[in-house]
Amino acid sequence: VLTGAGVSAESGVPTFRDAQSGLWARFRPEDLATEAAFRAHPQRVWDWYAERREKLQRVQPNAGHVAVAEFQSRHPDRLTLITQNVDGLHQAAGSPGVLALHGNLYEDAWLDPCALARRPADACAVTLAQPGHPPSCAQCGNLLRPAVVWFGEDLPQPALAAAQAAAQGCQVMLVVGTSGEVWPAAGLAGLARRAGAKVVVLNPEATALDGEAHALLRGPSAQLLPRLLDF
Ligand code: BJW
Repeated sequence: VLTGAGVSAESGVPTFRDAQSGLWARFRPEDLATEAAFRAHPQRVWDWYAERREKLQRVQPNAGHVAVAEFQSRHPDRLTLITQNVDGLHQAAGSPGVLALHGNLYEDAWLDPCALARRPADACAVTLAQPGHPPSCAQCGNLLRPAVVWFGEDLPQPALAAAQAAAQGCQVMLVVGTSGEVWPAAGLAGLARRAGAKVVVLNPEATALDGEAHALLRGPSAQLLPRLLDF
């Protein structure tokens, strides 16, 4: 199962590309979801993520997340869950071993290696946030950033490699709630199809991956997934 933002839509989490309610309807991705944007305006980007973190405190997994987790619990090791989502709702629903391709909104990472220690950032230590700046290292000034994958950044290699192996080894891939616009995640559907899997797209709207699908199920995932995975 490969999921995107749409699987969390019925939990009240905005998607990215919905023309009205999507995050990119109000903000330009290049102003917020790139390293260059963070370096240019660290506080603006930090605040945007802080606001999203705060809103996510109030959301719960929906019937779609739960259906996947319950299937995994009934059939251990039969379903690999790959998500582009950073909201942690699959994990909150109880899905084990989620392959999170775009990181985790709740975690932070250091922007740079520690300038003083010339080592990976493990020598850095947080100081209190100063007004106008995200939290930074008291010694070298290194900034904390959200541990998500921005445009132009590599995906976490172990998760991507495991996702590609699962795509190449599966019999069926469900592609749920993603526009299929963002690579390399979008390429997993074609990888599965070329390796012989049946590909089923679940989405209320057309997607860039519909051409890879053997079947298209039009509808919201919180309704479709419980019916599809009820065995
Ligand atoms: C419902 C529903 C309901 C609504 N039920 N469904 C090859 C070709 C072209 C470009 C590239 C390429 N390879 C790499 C690139 C560049 C780039 C990219 O893909 N660009 C394209 C946009 C053109 N990719 C990258 O930069 C990636 N890195 C990379 O490739 O590194 C190597 C490299 C480096 C340098 C140069 C080149 C290569 C990194 C991508 C990182 C994506 N990051 C984000 C932000 C995460 C942090 C944050 O949250 O702020 O990840 S962008 C955003 O898009 C987020 C999502 O995970 C991702 C995918 O979006 P998703 O989930 O599909 O959401 P939507 O909104 O698009 O769609 C929602 C869907 O739900 C819709 O279809 C609705 O209809 C549906 N829906 N309600 C079910 N109830």
